[in-house]
Amino acid sequence: MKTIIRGGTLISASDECKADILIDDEKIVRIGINLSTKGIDQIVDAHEKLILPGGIDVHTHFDLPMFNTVSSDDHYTGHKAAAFGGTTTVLDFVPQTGNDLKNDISDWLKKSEPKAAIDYGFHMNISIFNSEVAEQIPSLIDIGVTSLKVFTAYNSTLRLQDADIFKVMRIAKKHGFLTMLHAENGDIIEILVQEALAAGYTAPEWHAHTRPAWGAVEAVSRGISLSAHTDAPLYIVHMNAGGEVDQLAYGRDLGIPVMGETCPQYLFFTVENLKQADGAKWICSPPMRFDEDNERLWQGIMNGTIQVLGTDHCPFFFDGTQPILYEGKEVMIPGKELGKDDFTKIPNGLPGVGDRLPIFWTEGVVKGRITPHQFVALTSTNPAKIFGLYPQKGVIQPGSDADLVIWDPNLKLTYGREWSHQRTDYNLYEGWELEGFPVKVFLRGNCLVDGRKWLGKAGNGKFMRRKPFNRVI
Ligand code: DUC
Ligand code: ZN
Ligand code: ZN
Repeated sequence: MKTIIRGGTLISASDECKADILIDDEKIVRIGINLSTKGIDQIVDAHEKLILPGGIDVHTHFDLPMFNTVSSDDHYTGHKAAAFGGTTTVLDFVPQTGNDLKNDISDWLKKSEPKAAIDYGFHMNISIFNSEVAEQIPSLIDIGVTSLKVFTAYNSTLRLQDADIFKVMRIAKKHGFLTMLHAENGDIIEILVQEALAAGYTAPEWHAHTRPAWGAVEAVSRGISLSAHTDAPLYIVHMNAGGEVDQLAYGRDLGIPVMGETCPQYLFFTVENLKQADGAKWICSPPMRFDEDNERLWQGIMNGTIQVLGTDHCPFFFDGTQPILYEGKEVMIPGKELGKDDFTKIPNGLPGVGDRLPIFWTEGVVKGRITPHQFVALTSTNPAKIFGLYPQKGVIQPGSDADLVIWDPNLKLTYGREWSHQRTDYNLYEGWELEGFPVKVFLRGNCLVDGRKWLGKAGNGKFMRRKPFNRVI
């Protein structure tokens, strides 16, 4: 099947040009002016539109068991929501259940494979570390799982001690993994949570008060020092505090191989949202901070200290006792109501995989904070480079997968659940006025989204065996 996308303006991380794109099967084969239509099966008009490389969200949690429930998007519904928002590749985290990492990955693959509607890959959580695990880690490179996530918080479940993080990073450096860090101070959180509960503070805002920003800043600094000690690359996930940006800038200035990601929720919301009657909707870890933190994260994005915009998509229903309609069927999954009397029982996480690109375009590009090129770099090209997918993904050039988003920069709409397709009963951006939206989305040359029509299919997404970590950007 040969397709020409005609007359759009191609946007890359550094450039733009008006051109046609010839797609043969799954790949881009040529880019040029007035390409011949001889032997072409399909012509797609893209005049007055922009063409962006498919978005890559490197931080999702689909079908993740948590607090006696499960995140409400699975590997089909989450992929569909991603595609409607212009994202064509996602990287999901595999929880570690014991010493057999390959078994955990194979179980996660069994869940994802039949459901996947876009391309996807995995990161491996390392939350139990011992000699057996240490011995097994290197073999993950061969199956294309080339990044490891470690935690300095969640003391009794996910946390590794610094010594073990240090050992993981040494292995990572030797074998070509990228280590990803969830940076909060687990010890301080434990104490503050106990004190808050003992004092009868059970409302959602206490989730934020008990996970202080200085703990996150200190943990980022600790991670950077471990990176310096091991010379192993480190990627800080979900950066949320202004002080973290300072630490990252300091480390990068010294030439320590560190990079960072933030997520839209940390750019727009604060602890004030958690104080609202529906504050549980904003509960995620790390928590929202203050206006000043939002602003300093924007600064980090604008000046290049932060390389990636992810989402940490991990949605739950706000009221999981009421069904919603999804593809014509009623769906009801226990959610945030589980913690109505105790903030520590509210499942941590929020929706965002479909919201990321449209919200960031309006708030970033339309409002003049970033250029369209920075937008592409942060949402597609940098993620592809950092996570071993480049140049198959993250760029529009001959030889690359034809993962393309036709973006209408003039489309104005009032955003919300109706547009986002995430399988939950709320959207954090309900009622936001947007300018610019995806109108057609292609995955390897196949149109998944055409206007408001879904053409994708469960099982059509491919598992991406990613390359070892290459270089710090
Ligand atoms: N934070 C969340 O809020 N949810 C899932 C995992 C995480 O780190
Ligand atoms: Zn995390
Ligand atoms: Zn996460």
